[in-house]
Amino acid sequence: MSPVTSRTQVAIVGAGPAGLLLAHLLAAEGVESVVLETRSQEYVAARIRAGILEQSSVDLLSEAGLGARLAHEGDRHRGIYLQFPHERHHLDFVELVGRSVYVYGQTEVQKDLVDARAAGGQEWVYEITDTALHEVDSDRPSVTYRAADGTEHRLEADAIAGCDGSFGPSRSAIPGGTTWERTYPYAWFGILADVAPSTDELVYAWHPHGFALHSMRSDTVSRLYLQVEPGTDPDSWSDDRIWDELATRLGHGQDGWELKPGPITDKSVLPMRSYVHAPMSHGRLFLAGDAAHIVPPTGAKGLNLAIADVALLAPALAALVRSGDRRLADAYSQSALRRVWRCTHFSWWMTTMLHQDGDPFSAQLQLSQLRWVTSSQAGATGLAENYAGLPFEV
Ligand code: FAS
Ligand code: PHB
Repeated sequence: MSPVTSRTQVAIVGAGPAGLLLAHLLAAEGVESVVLETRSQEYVAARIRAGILEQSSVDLLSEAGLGARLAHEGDRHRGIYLQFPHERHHLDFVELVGRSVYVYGQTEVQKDLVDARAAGGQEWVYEITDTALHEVDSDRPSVTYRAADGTEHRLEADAIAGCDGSFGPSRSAIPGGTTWERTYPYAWFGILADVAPSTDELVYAWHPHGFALHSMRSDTVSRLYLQVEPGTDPDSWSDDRIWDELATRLGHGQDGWELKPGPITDKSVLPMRSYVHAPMSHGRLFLAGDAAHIVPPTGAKGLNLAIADVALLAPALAALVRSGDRRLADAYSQSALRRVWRCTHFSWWMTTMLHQDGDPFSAQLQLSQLRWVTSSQAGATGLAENYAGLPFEV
């Protein structure tokens, strides 16, 4: 039986933040799109991921009409704390580089995007299978897939956006690409806890036992991470052991500071790797977000990079599909990769500075680096400039 055929201007594979934000920005330019997603809407909405937005991301979301809840519920942070045995130092990004960051979970960004698309009445298809991209280097590319009811579909488009994350099919539809990859010898054990944060701003901690991070989602929900061995089973750690180890690594009892434990509502283990695919486009296929690059979360860059890609891609696709003007589309990959490599380096730098790799020589280098970054204006400014993020190139 021949597939059900339909047509749109931009076919977007993936309904994560990259895909939905791209659809939103295209709609604002009068460009029609269809978003195709393999998971259910509920599954995507419930995924717990990033927590930090750069100023540039907040500005873009606000300018796109997605900033109302963010302005009300987002928590503006001036900087972060760097902690190592017997020392905790605050880096004030506003003083150093005049930019701040915001605590606003990816789940909240995703909810705002879904609400906006539902209100706009644009098309999306969830729970598809057998996604495949066709003729991406022609002017009539298409995506075929099987819908949840079992029917086969072909979606023809003027362009395809591969926003299907680190395990989607789009990346492999680019012939002859180059990939760079680094897998780290550790993972992050992440917990959500129904307890008020024990700190006003994020604490990144170096400790002989391993890295720890105290983040948060709101005044009543804390988000914390521990460095563990790759492949650690989240259920193999008792709640007491988790809190004891977090307290040790974060400096509980140091200068009167205390880590307050509470009921753990979610546990997960996240592998750590860096990955870049180039080019990020071929013909009429354009990659954005995790489909093209993965960063270890130490630099809080994953979600922000996806937003930065889309900030470049939306006007490029609008020009391409409305008037056939390829100038921005042809420049997209090279422009996007400049920020991708800057964020890839910074995420690697933060990760290797803060995590134990079992080498005593590394540990001394890391402590020296931390003492320099927390005592030198130049060192602190370098970290602040990268963590708070540079203005988008658009
Ligand atoms: P996403 O992965 O969010 O979205 C891609 C979508 O494509 C998914 O919904 C997927 O189901 C869909 N898809 C895949 N294959 C498909 C197919 N064949 N057909 C149709 N759809 C398909 N970043 C941080 O900054 N801080 C963090 O703490 C952090 N924690 C993370 C934890 C985990 C477990 C993961 C995986 C990532 C984490 N990240 C973190 C990075 C994360 O926030 C990403 O950078 C962000 O989700 C990127 O958004 P997208 O590019 O839209 O990719
Ligand atoms: C988070 O809140 O989930 C978070 C914050 C900062 C990071 C990584 C994750 O570097």
